[in-house]
Formats: sequence, C-alpha cells, structure tokens
Amino acid sequence: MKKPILIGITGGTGSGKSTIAKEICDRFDEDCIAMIEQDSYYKCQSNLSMEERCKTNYDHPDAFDNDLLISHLEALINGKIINKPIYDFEAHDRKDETIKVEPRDIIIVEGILVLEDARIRNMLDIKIYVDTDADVRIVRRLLRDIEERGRTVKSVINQYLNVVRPMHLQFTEPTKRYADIIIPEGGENKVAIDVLTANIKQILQQ
Ligand code: UZR
Ligand code: MG
Repeated sequence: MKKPILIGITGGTGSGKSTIAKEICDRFDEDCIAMIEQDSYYKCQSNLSMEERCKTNYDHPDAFDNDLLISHLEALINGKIINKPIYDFEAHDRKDETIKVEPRDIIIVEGILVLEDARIRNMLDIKIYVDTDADVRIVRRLLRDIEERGRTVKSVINQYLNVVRPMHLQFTEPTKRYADIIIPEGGENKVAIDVLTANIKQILQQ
C-alpha cells in the first residue's frame, strides 16, 4: 500500500468543516477514504463529576488527547486498523464503544485545532482552513447545539461569549497562516470542493 494522503480541515466552530469533509468523502469510494474527527479525541473525563465536566474548556488545546490522535494517524499511515473513540457531547465524555477504522488511501482529519499542534500539522499533505464569518458560525452553532447536543439558547450563547470566541481568536484563527488553502463559506462552496476533489484524484494517480 502507498502512503496515504492526509488532509487536514480546520476552522472555527460552525464554519462548515465537517460538511466539507463529508462532501469530499461522498465523492470517493467508501473503501478509499477514512474520516478522523478531532472531536472524537476529546479527553476521557469519567474521573470528573458532571459539574466539573461542564467547567472544562473544550476549546483549549489541552482538552484534546492529541497523543492518541497522533498514534492513530501513525497507525493508519502504517497500514494498521485503529479503534476510533466515540465522544458523547451530552455526557461530556468518551463512550465505552469505539469504531473500527481501516487504513485508506485518503485520510481526512477534521477539527477546530487540527493545525494548532505542530506534530499533526507536519503529518498533513494538504492543509485547509474553512473561513466563515463569525455571525454565520454562531447561528449555525446555536441551531446544532440545541438540536443535536441537548443545549439551551442561553447556555450556548454564554459558552460562546465566555469561552468559544476567545479561544477561537487565541488558538484557531492564528492557524490560518499554516493553511495551503483557505475556503470561504464551508459546505456551500461547491467550486472549492470540486477543485479539491480534482486535486486529490490527481495526487492519487501519481
Ligand atoms: P465543532 N464541545 C462541547 O460543547 N462539549 C463537549 O463536551 C465537547 C466539546 C464543543 C466545544 C467546541 N466547545 O467549541 C466544539 N465548547 O464542541 C467543537 N464550548 O466542535 O468544531 O464541531 O464545532
Ligand atoms: Mg463539526
């Protein structure tokens, strides 16, 4: 097996990273692409009470188990199967079950701090920053967290202003400088997705 192509997709919360990653996935055969969400690698918090878990800063680099993420990426590069963790956003903790991920020609790594860790950055062949206006991002985040993550309007807004926004400005936004490509407007940007897909296919053929 050839060394897989590693594609990193980052950007603020609600920027459309996961949508772009999914769109790219849909354009390839299932058995040639694997998806690794950094969100799946939030640290295990079963030793903390629910009250303590609510106080965790999930937008800080320390919230992620990047050591495990990196070891999984290395395993996939070396042709090994990994057991990807599953994160429960309502319990704020890792689940007991995992998902088996097999090595593939294309590996997408997607998350708010994928370009922040130099070790991950240096493993990536293509680095993408999805750049979407903050007002659009907060509106999307509000809808998603209420519909999918069991939150209230007030809790999402408080968390956004107190933690998500300052951490974004401190840790995520500065990583734009490391991107090879900056994509405006996430999943709706079909042209960007077409260009990227064509580029990946070309690399695969080399
Ligand atoms: P995306 N997050 C939670 O709200 N709860 C958790 O238990 C773990 C993470 C949020 C996190 C971050 N922040 O902004 C977001 N907060 O998930 C990252 N506060 O996910 O990139 O899909 O928006
Ligand atoms: Mg996402």
